[in-house]
Order: sequence, then structure tokens, then C-alpha cells
Amino acid sequence: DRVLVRRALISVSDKTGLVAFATDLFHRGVQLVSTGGTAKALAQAGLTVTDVSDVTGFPEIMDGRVKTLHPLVHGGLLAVRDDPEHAEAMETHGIRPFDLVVINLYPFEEVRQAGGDYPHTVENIDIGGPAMVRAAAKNHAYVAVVTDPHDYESVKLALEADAGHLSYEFRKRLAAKAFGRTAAYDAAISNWFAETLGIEHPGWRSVAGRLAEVTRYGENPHQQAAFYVTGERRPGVATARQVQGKQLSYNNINDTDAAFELVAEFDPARTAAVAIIKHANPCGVAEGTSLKEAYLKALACDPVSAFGGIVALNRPLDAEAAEEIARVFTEVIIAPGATPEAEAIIAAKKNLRLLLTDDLPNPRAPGLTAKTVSGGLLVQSRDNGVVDDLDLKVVTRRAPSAAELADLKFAFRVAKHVKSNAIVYARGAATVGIGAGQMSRVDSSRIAARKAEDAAEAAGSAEPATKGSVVASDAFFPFADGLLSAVAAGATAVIQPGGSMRDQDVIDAADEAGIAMVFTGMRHFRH
Ligand code: 93A
Repeated sequence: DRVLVRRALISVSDKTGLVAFATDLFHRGVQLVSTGGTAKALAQAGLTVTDVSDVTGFPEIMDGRVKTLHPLVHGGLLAVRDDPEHAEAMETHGIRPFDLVVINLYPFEEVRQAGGDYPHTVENIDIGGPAMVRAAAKNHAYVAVVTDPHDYESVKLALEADAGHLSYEFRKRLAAKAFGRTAAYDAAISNWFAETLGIEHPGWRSVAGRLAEVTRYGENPHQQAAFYVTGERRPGVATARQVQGKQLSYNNINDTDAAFELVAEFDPARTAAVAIIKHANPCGVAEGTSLKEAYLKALACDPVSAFGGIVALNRPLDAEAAEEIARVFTEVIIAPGATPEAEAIIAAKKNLRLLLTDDLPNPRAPGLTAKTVSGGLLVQSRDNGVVDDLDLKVVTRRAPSAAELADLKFAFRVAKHVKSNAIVYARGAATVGIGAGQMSRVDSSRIAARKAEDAAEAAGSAEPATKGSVVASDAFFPFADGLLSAVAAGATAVIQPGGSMRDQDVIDAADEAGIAMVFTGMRHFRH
């Protein structure tokens, strides 16, 4: 089941590594057949190459839309060589087999991401390329298909190791990758169409990504992991420039995403904001007149947890903020830019990863989130609800003061990004206690209050910052107990979606305690 590679079909848009790889094949005596641009590049490198139109006896027509869609090409890819009928068809029609196919597709994803105009983007939907990739992959019993320039080296080594042969096992692996590639390619096309139509419903879209990176390990060292990018036009961890630091780990990528999505909720034209994340939950979020002030306020919320955390900023990193962040052991910083002075300060911390984007992701933009379940994928539209757009209803006798209302909105904005059950205490546009991921809302409330007490003790202050704070809950309080525990911690105002059967009990308890309460009408579960 070894295949001797004698004839190769090469048709690539991304010509990275092409000449070196094709030169190696050429020196092994492999006959090279190529499409227009690829053939030109190979001929320029001094290699003998047959133009595919000389194979088909048909010119490339319609701006190259039809160049390889021909029985003399596809017969050579799909023929079952041991089948007498297939062999006869080859003989009759003069079809010659290909043993190796090297293809990468028109750069549709890149054009989409760059925001190419409609006709240009459509023109970059490759038809002939995926057809050949799928044909060769289906016929992996006889053909090897290479779709990623990163694999040229391993193919070269395999040929070298076995006198110009490729094994069945190896061809099968390449086929697996090939079908993954065409699936991701078609998913990107489907999603681009949906995007241009403004379709948000996941039932009309497709989920698959292009392999960007293999990480060292997964969530734990015994797990393997890889990072796939979907081509979605959204600034974030998938498209950020890594200026310095070690390779991002699986957990880094996940946490950095959570951090940046959270901080992007704060309009940089209105305020500076910083979020510090651990295990995808914030351990401190704050607004400030400067990034430095915001960072210090965020850090004060839970300085113990911030150790080894991820810091996201909503404005370009400046020197003052960089100096403060560099004092605390931090894994990753992500920001929409950085000043040269800030970059120089971070450069002193070799391992600290600095990721820069041009923009912030738009919290209101549509998009998809996905998670796997056994045997399936759960896909939904992104939670793009923003508290500023909601119709807030005061349900208590007392209405919140202007200062309370500002903090209520702040707290609800943060609560959206805290794993459920989420309870967020805030005061002065800073979180002062965060309870995340508990199975009961009362527990989240107690944990948040206790953390505020710990922070107060560490800072040597007389009372926890929850005294005189406001509190946000990501979903309604099913009973009055959760609210009462927040009141006990010193909260004076509450924001929550409302909608419980016992809303009235909770409202009565708030009124009795002299608390102001606001209903948002929108829930922010996050799991
Ligand atoms: O326009 S196509 O959809 N029709 C085809 O028949 C075809 N054959 C190869 N695209 C086609 N290709 C693609 O051309 C390949 O997938 C590759 O990306 C590209 C290589 O073109 P060139 O060699 O001219 O640079």
C-alpha cells in the first residue's frame, strides 16, 4: 500500500515554500503539472513543468474559473487503478494518474477578513481547488493530497525515508486534514454570505475553523489542543499581533478572549477601563480617568487572585499603566495598541505576552458562540445585549441615586461576563466583590461579600468596600434570601433581570430594607 510518487499536480495560491518543495520533487524525477500562476513560478525557478492546459488540451477559460475542471484531471485523481473498468477508461481516454496533489485554495478567508468588495470576494471562492482536494482525498488509496504548506517538510522527509514512496497511513492522515480544510473553507463562505445578509440565526450558518496553531497542551498537560480561526471579522485574540512573550497556551487564549470581550464593553471615548481575568472570570474590573487608575482600582478588588492573571485594556497601553502592570506577575496583556514607551517597559518582562489589536470588538455586533456536547455542537448567537440599550425599570419605592445608577449599570455590564451564578458588587465604577460560577445565587453573593472583606483586611481598611456598594445579579433572585444577603453585605441598590414568580417577595424585601432596585428585563447567563 505504498504509493510511488511519479506525477504531481501542483496548484497553489499561497506560494510559500513552493519552489523548495517542488525542486525536491523535481530532483526525485517527479513529473510536475501545474496551473497558470504556479507553473510560471516553477518555470522561473528553472524547473520543468507541464501546464495543465497541455494535459487537458483545453485553455484556462473564464478568468481561470475553469482550468482544472476536466476529466483528464479528475479522472487522474479519482481512478481506482486496480479496477479493470477504471483502468480501461484511463486507457481509452488517455487519462494519466496523479500520485500527489499539492493545493491551497484561493485566499477567500483573507479577502473576507480584509473586507474585500463583494465581486472580489465572490471571485475568491475557489471551485476547482476544493474539487481536486476532495477528489484526491477520497482516492487516498492511490493519491496523497497536501493542503498546508506546513506539511511540505514532512512529505519531503517521508519521500526521503522510503525511496520516493508515501505510506497508506500517511496519505490517510493527509486526507483527514484535506477534508477539514475544505469544510472550514465552505464554513467561512457560508458565514460571509450570512454576514452580508445580516443573518444572525445560527441555523443558517456553519461552524468550522482553519487550523492556526497547535498549542503545547490543552486545558491540562495530558490534553492535546489546537487553535482554529474562523475568519470572523472581529478584533480579538485570534487576529491580534503578539509583540512579545512565550507562545500562548490553551488557557491563555480562552482567558484572553474573556478579558478582551469584557473590557470592550467600556467605550474608550467615555472612560479608560481595565479587566483582570483568572480562569475566564474577572477578579477585578474598573473604570478610571487613566488606565493606571483603572488598573489599580481593578487590582484592589482581589489582589490575591490577580496574580498570574490576564489584563485587558480598552485603550492603547501607556507607560504609566505598563509600569503598574509589570509589578504584578501577569501572563498576558491585550490592548488596542501600545505606545513605544509602554512596549519598552513590557520588553523587560521576557515571558509576559503582549497582544495588540487595532480595535476593540463591538459588543453589539452579531456573531456565534459554540461549545461541544457529546456527539454534537451547541451553537448560539453571541450575547450582544448591552445595558445602555435596555429599558430599566425601577421597581422599588426608592429610586437609585445618579451615582447608584451609574454603578448599577457598571455592575450589570461586568456581570454579563461572569460565569453563572454571577453576583457583582461595585462602588465608584470598580468591582469590589465578585461571586462566580456557584450553583446557588446565595453562595455567589456570600462569596463576593467575603472576598470584599478579605480585600479590605489586606488593604488595612476598617470596613469592606461592599458597604455602600451596589450589586448586580446576572439572573433573577428566585427568593428574597439572595437579596437579603447582599443587603447584609452593605449593598444599597440592586440591578437584576426580574421575571421570577416571586418577584413581588423580592421587591417587598428590598422596600423593607430601604433598597433601590432596578429590573433590566435581560438575563446574562454565561456557562
Ligand atoms: O477558478 S477555480 O475555481 N477553477 C479551477 O478550475 C481551478 N483550478 C485550480 N480555481 C481553480 N484552481 C485554484 O487556482 C487552486 O485551488 C489554486 O488556489 C489556484 C492556483 O492558480 P495559479 O496556479 O494560476 O496561481
